[in-house]
Amino acid sequence: MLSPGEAKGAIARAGSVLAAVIACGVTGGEVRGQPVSFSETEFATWSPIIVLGDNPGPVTGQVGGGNPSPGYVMQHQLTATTPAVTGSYAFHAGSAIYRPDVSGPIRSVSWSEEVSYEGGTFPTGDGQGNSLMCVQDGRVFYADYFYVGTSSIWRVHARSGLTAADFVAFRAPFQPPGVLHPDFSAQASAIRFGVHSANSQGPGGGAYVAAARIDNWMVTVVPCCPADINCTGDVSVQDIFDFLAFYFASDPRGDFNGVGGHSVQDIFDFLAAYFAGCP
Ligand SMILES: [Ca+2]
Ligand SMILES: [Ca+2]
Repeated sequence: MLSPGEAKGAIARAGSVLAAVIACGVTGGEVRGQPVSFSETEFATWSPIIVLGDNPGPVTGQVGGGNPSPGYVMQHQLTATTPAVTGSYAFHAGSAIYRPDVSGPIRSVSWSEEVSYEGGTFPTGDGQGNSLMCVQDGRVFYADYFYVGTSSIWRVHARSGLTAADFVAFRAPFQPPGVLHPDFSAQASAIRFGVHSANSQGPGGGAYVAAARIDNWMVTVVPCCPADINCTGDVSVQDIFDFLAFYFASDPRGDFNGVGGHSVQDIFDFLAAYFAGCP
């Protein structure tokens, strides 16, 4: 804790720096944190770690044909069970785990993969559903859902700039997208990235099998630069205002150096980072 004298001194020093910054017209520039990339071309460690849905048919995931091999094959085997719509939804993942407390809050996520349809008895059309997926605190989220189709020709699917708002909590089956999103802040729990595969059938639908392939899967997590304390993607005087607000509100972001709670040193360390800029 700061004594009143220390706090007053800190405010005065921060205010002096702030005045100098404003006088110099420093507004910072376009910055990005250091990206963290996960790629999985061998898929040796992948498996369907979470299977959701109300169709009891099994879901498997295994190393198979790729572009070039090996890739990963996701197979859904649906049973003819019911007059209602049923589906099976799986989260396949390996070791792509991002820790915001270590690598920083997430500004955006990009991903790319190649997909093709391997085969099965699915009649026509959608083939299999696919999306980027992540798990945090046991809750499953997905983003950018699309259909693989039934072509055996490989095609690239890629997105960039995905934010926490683009990921919605998974609720099966056929519920509207949830309003819950993952936590991308610096205090958030670890996030495991992977792939969502899905198949479903309408009322009275018969049993079928559908298998889709993925390969060259890559996820890149772009963290906020530390000096970009409000995670807007650039560094400006507003970051100083926001840092001081966090500091005096005892917000965790005010403990800039992560050491010893909130102390005057956090102000010095933030300003040092601010003037050092971002890559
Ligand atoms: Ca900023
Ligand atoms: Ca501290």
